[in-house]
Amino acid sequence: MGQIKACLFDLDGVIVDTAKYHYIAWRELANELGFEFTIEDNERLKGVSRMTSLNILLEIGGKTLSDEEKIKLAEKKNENYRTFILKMQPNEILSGAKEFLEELKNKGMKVALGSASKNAMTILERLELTHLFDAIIDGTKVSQAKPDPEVFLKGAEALNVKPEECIVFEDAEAGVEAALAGNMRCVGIGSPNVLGKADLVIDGLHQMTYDKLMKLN
Ligand code: B16
Ligand code: MG
Repeated sequence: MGQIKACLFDLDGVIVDTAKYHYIAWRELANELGFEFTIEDNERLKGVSRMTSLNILLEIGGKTLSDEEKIKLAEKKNENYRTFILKMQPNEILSGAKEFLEELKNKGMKVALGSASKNAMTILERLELTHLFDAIIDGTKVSQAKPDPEVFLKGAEALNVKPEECIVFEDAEAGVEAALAGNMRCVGIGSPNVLGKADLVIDGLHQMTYDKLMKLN
């Protein structure tokens, strides 16, 4: 592994909790289709793409639909979801995230976003965080979902660094796997039971500093 030169951040669950808005929008869709969708069910949708999320939801409800119907439902859910994210405020940034991003910028570390979300740009704008990223790789720029490393490899490429010079911050198991598959180091945000493959697991970015990061070199 080379010296750490770049940090790649997942969005949902690392910088902001958009999962709660995804949940409301998916639950409303499930209810319209005539079945329940619980907060435990919602865990299965974290970090996965919009269409995969819909497929999981339909599997839970025992529904089989045509591709055409599925595209319409995914669009409907997204329109509903966007009404929530368009009202987001910078005070929704998770504890310590902005401070850590600012510290990285001051130290000259390169920073990129690596998110499955096609709404990532809107969310970063609403949170007033866009200027802290040197590159943004989101769901509009990748074809392979995590655990495929594409999103992070594209991040490394955009920052002009080697994968082994990158460290990823991720809250989803599939995201940790994506980082490792890309030959990158990884800090897991959440439970060591789920993210045990990461090099370090912390509760949130409030526990992270540049000095702690350098210890992972
Ligand atoms: P969208 P991340 C992911 O964000 C979410 O965790 C996941 O629940 C969602 O389905 C996915 O983005 C796609 O989001 O519908 O906005 O394109 O964790 O990769 O930042
Ligand atoms: Mg996430």
